[in-house]
Amino acid sequence: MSDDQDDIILSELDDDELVQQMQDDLYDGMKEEIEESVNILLERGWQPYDILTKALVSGMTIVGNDFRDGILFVPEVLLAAGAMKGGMGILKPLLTETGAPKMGKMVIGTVKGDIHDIGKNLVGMMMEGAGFEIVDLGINNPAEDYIEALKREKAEILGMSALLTTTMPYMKVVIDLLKEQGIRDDYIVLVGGAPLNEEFGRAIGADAYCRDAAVAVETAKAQVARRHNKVGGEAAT
Ligand code: B1M
Repeated sequence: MSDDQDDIILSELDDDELVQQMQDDLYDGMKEEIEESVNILLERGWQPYDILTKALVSGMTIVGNDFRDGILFVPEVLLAAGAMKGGMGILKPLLTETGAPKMGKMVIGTVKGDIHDIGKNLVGMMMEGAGFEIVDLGINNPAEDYIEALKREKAEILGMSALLTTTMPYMKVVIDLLKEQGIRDDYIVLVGGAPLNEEFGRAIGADAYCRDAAVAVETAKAQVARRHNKVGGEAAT
């Protein structure tokens, strides 16, 4: 860290400079600076979702690219992830502050073999903000844990996250076990994570692939509404 950077007074930067600085601080894993900057943007009237997407998620994309290219390594990326989580911790209560009626319950977790949880946490937060109840199973979940939680919590939606090409096929293992137990159609199954796409979602038998957290919210709302209409329609006939 250079003296120049030590001298930066975050509150004196304009919005564009601060967002740029946040991307640099995220890259350098500077958790305290990220937290301070998030608070500054909030004081300036920024919407929590904009801070999340324009400063934090975009910063993490830069980290991801340099990780891929061998410029950053696991310890540095862990620090960046810690800084990201610091910022998300401040935003979480604001994103989840809602008087909206409960929309449904979702069990969400990262699949077996995979420990990436930032995207999954973000989806959980945004879903909560939209009025869904979230049961977060964390990372590295075997199929049995998802199914046990769905039954125990009487949830309507299953959300699975995978960030690795080697772990994404495990989503099919979970869906196949739901089928085996004859309960696949009892749940809306949504999947997401950077290496997935719509075609993959269809191929493994999910109800939908969600590109990001905002899409996850919209998709969950639409699927729940469709399901309730269907059940209502069936009851009426
Ligand atoms: Co890892 N890692 N990582 N990593 N890591 C990636 C995924 C990688 C693409 C990096 C790269 O090479 N460019 C690469 C995967 C390559 C591949 O599979 N093709 C990779 C690798 C290789 C690895 C290791 C194998 C490295 C190693 O050990 N040699 C290792 C694996 C460990 C394991 O899981 N078994 C590993 C470890 C780690 C860290 C621990 C250092 C750390 C994770 C920390 C944590 O999560 N607590 C880490 C990180 C941070 C990343 C990158 C840099 C960032 C991921 C992230 O948080 N993105 C990532 C690079 C990248 O993705 N560009 C990378 C920000 C987040 C907001 O986005 O998670 O995509 P994302 O979530 C989005 C959407 O995808 C979607 O909504 C979210 C919000 O909009 N979404 C869902 C996600 N889940 C959803 C679920 C839903 C709906 C939508 O359910 C309904």
